[in-house]
Amino acid sequence: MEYVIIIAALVVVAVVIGGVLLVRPRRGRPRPPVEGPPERAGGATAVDEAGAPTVERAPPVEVPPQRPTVEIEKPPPGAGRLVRLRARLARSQNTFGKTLLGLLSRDTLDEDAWEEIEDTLISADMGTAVARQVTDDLRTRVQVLGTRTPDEVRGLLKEELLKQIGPDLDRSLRTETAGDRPAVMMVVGVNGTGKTTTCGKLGRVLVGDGKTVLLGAADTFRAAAADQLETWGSRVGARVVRKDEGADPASVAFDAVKQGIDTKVNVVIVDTAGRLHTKTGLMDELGKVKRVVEKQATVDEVLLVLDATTGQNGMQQARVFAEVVNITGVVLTKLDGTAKGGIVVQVQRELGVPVKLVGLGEGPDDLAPFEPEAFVDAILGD
Ligand SMILES: Nc1nc2c(ncn2[C@@H]2O[C@H](COP(=O)(O)OP(=O)(O)OP(=O)(O)O)[C@@H](O)[C@H]2O)c(=O)[nH]1
Ligand SMILES: [Mg+2]
Repeated sequence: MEYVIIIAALVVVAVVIGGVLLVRPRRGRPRPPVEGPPERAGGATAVDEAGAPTVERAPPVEVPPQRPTVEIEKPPPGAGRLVRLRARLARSQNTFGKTLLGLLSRDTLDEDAWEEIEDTLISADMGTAVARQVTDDLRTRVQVLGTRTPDEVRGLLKEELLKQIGPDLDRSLRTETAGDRPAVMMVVGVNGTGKTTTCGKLGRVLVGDGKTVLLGAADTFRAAAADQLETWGSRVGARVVRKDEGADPASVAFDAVKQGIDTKVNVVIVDTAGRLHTKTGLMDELGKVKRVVEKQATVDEVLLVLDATTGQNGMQQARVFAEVVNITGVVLTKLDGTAKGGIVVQVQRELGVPVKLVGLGEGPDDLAPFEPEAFVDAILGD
């Protein structure tokens, strides 16, 4: 009997020890390091018999604040950019300037030569009326001058072109904050003219000038448009306010300006979707975006982005946009790809609004404040 009791006791001890050994390693085993968000940690959620989650879950994991994946850049300031980009401008406008200088330097300027001069001005998109006026002015002055040295011809032409471009127009961007409110800019135009690119480049110009910038992605037609803006913004540390695709663009613009006020940035730039000037509904929508923004801040600049390569079509667009939203400045893009720099003159005449910025390439810093003299110098060469 004693023998049986001893065996039973040994079995009990063995079972207890076995149980302890089985349980301890589980408790004591270090958990594998948890990676990823807490919801995913520990794999499938443990449940109790009743199917309810057990309390034993992976502890919440501190997610480190997101570090910017790109270096914040410090772009060059706006001033003097056109001079720096002059070579690009000279390349595209070269034929225009060279042809005019060549014609005006001829020993005898007959009727054909003057006609050619006028045609050259027209082919640069200066507009027929302006081209005629410039030709007539030049003709009078050349007669007075008699013989012409190359320097005199260049000087004459420079003066005439500058006069048409309007060297005294106020081309400054209104970027001053009003009290605690940021300056607000809207960027508008037909499809593909370079609006989003201009918002990004302009943000860089302003950051380069020491301002803080917020970008509003009010092009809600395509999510890609907001992504595009985010890429631009992240490079210079500018926050982007966006909403889902299909959201009301006016509400995005409103929120962008609100956040701009709350976070005390200097300038809010609102990108808008490209729209054909002939689509009344879309043009009305643009008017609404502006009105909604104006509920909390003045819209200081409405920049119309025109593709310099589109010629007369551009003028048509400009007129309609100017009717719907009060344009305060023109951005002429893609001037690097056309010899039709005369559009500067035409668009200013037509709208009574100055060209404030020019796009001279696809690079991030290929946007320059427009400077008439540097522009004419680039056209005529040194
Ligand atoms: N060469 C050159 N290309 C430019 C310039 N500005 C913009 N682009 C190019 O034009 C194309 C269209 O630019 P976006 O900024 O997307 O045009 P968008 O007006 O926003 O287009 P939508 O939003 O679709 O209406 C891009 O490939 C730009 O790189 C410029 O000054 N020169
Ligand atoms: Mg766009």
